[in-house]
Amino acid sequence: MIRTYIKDGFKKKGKVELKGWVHDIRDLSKIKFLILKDISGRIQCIVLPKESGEEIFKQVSKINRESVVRVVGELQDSKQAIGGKELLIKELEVISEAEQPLPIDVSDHSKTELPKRLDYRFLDLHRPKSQAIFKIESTMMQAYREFMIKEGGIEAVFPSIIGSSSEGGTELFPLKYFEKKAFLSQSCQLYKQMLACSMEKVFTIFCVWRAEKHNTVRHLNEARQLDYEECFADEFKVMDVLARCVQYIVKKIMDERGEELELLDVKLKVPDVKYMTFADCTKLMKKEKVHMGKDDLSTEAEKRLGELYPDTIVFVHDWPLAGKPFYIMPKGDGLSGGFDAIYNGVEISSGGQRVHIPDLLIKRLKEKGLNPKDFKGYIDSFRYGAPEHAGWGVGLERLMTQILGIANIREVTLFPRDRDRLGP
Ligand code: AMO
Repeated sequence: MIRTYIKDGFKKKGKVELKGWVHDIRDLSKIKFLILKDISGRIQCIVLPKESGEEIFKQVSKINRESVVRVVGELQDSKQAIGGKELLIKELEVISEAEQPLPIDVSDHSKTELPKRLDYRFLDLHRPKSQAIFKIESTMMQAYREFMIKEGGIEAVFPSIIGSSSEGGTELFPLKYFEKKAFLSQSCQLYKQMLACSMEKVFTIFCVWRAEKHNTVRHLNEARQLDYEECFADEFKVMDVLARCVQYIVKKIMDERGEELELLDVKLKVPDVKYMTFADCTKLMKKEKVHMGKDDLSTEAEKRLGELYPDTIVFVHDWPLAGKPFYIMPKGDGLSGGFDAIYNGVEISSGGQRVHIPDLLIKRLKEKGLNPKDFKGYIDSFRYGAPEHAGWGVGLERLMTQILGIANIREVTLFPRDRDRLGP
């Protein structure tokens, strides 16, 4: 027999084979229920001594929760069962027994705290709520690719081992690379710029490593970014691309992940877009009596922007040059072509127009205390015909938390890496 997914079973009649995990067993002496789950859903299976056979009737009570089983049976209509169908079991095979006791509570309303759940993430992923998060994440990545391909973007892959910093001197994880000094990539910044100067519109989903020592609910030491870079573009052009991209992602999640959103109790809305300068944001925060930050937005200011403009991507642009990395284009008056995007109270992205003029780049590197010699290949790439260009990077996990309204970034990270966690 060919295995049927539970979801498809509801549309079928007659005999089917299902494979999955035992969610629950209910023993009512004359009738027994086995609730079976797979990635597509759940179904109630019934076991009766006569119809299923005495042996199966005895065997079913001994099966531990979360064990993997194969069942063959007849689908029949049932008024009580969820989905209006149940399976009368005729064959039962335990494929893999789950040891008892389970180290974490995998019920729908699990009481196990997040750190313990993460210690047993493989088992935590038996929970439909955890599965819902990562199904949505998968749709998010698919939507991002779809959007970018429609925009005319070219997907690229970049090195994860770098010889010099790409986001400033700090926060690097050093590693031994034969006789040379090397680091884990902080971003694909320099590579995506070099590529955009010939391939015009490029995008990638890239893993970044940041040796930030603080352990917060918004930071990971290993995170993923949705990166974009476009040539013949300034920051306003790419802010528009970013706004449409996030709107596209949210719309696709709403269209395709309704069940998962309902399970997580999330009511989504395609976000609006708002633009404001850093100076106007400073004035607004003064009025709101919220601490702002001189060259950067404080956490409180981001939070207040989320409260003032819910379900809105707020672009704060004309950012002070002092608060942006060496690769961001100066605009005069201490301002830059850099921006941040705040969504529901958290920075999800930063980006801007880049410096594509070698002499200016050397000056900016020196001003930031970096040695231009370490960036020779990057600087040289702008010497032989390099147009103006701009781009951005969105934190994949941050976008997830902000779409789903989840406070801790670890909840949306399969196997998080933070100051204390290096496994599983
Ligand atoms: P930045 O460092 O601001 O910019 O990162 C871009 C976005 O990535 C997310 N992010 C993080 N998420 C979780 N944990 C972290 N430690 C972490 N660090 C960053 C945030 C942030 O907005 N190269 C530039 C982007 C560009 O200009 O194109 C960059 O990396 O959501």
